[in-house]
Amino acid sequence: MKKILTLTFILVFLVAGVSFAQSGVAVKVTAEEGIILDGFSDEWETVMKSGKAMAAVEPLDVLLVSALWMQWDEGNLYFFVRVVDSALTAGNPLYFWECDTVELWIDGLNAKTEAFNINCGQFWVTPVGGGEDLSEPTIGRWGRGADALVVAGVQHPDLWNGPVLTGAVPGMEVAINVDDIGYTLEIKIAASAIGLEGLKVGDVIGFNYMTTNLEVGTAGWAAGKGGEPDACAVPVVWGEVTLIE
Ligand SMILES: [Ca+2]
Repeated sequence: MKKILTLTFILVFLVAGVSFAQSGVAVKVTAEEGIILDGFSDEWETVMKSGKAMAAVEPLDVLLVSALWMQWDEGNLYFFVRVVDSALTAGNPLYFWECDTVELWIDGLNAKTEAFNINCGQFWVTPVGGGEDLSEPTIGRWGRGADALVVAGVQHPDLWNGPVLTGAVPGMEVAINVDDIGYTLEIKIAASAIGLEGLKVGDVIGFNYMTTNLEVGTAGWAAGKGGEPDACAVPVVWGEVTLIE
């Protein structure tokens, strides 16, 4: 498995060096048993060989920090994320932006609004910081504006922040695998979690993802205005992902 992951890393680095694209595709799930959330890439090999990675590089466009692939079916979006980070540091997951983190920003209808609407969601994973010895991942969702979390979430300890969910996020499942390079995530987000009844070929979603590596900084795929995290919170600057067969 280690050799496969290393080869994958080299491949995505080459892809990332070609351009810093803000459009991508998600390929319909073809694995017979669906996507098994275990943090391993078995069901992603065909997608990876096609070279359709989205990548985040550090701000000087020098260092690849992560790559992401997407698949989908009628009820869910699936993400496989490779993160390069050999020093995972536990922090307070409620302050996930100060932790090693992967954040997914999804605008289910690609409405490109200035603020979140009912179809938007911000989801995150910290690879460590959970469990009794802080070695387990945590997941969460942060409510912003008029997204679907306004009613369900609890208020963040910082009053200027919106409602936040950690520990169990309806419609979100995550598996992680830590290795010598960093870690890999498999994430499932239900269409219902972003206010959609389902997904179909040709749908376009607004999308961004960001990774924070405490030793390197924060990098995003659709970096937005200057790559500042708060700017990335505005759906209008996100990229677009088209669902294809
Ligand atoms: Ca898997």
